[in-house]
Amino acid sequence: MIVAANFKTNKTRKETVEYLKELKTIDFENVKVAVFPPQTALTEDDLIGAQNAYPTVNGAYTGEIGLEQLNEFNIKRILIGHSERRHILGETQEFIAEKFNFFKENGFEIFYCIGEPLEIRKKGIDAVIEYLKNQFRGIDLEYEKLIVAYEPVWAIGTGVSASIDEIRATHAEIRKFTSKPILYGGSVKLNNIEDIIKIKNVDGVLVGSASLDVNVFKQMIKKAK
Ligand code: G2H
Repeated sequence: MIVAANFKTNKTRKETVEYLKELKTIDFENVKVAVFPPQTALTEDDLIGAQNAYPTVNGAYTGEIGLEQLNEFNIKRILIGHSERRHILGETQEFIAEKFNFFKENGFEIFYCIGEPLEIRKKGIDAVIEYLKNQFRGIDLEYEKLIVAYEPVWAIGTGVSASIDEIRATHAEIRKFTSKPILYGGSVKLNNIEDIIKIKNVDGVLVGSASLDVNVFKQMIKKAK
């Protein structure tokens, strides 16, 4: 089981260091844990991954960081394609695929996010799959260090996760495209994690707001053991 925390634009460097220290007071056993803090809190630690980076070693990309900066902290894990980057930052599928391929070539473990907006979900599962297929364009779905994260846009940060049946049906469809782990994300909380991870083809969760409290996140890991 994989349990990952996405802090988004929350926490300082100091808070992240304290969080990691507290997190490591429990034994993860068979659970693979990952933490994606903001860029200013990147630190050399096996759990840490970057929420984003530009597909370059270095260069003139104001406001971005590249491989050189990630290498400084020995970071080998990255989140690509999160809906907030697709929809708020306007990243296109072409650009996302370019990022994917750059970090794949550099041997990164890639948490690759996909997910449909509400208007597509309302059209039914066939429309959802068609939409998700587009988000697989240019992506090597058998890359050995790929972890897919299915996060329906309408469930992200809303407090309303997809239903068990919706998750089951969508993950079963995604499974037809990849043999790699598939995480569910979108309002995963302490009170629904157990039901979600029991679902077939759910190999873990990507947690946003509920991960911000280290004690809650520790309990979530315990439930995933
Ligand atoms: C989805 C998720 C973490 P939240 O973005 O990636 O956030 O758990 O707050 O819905």
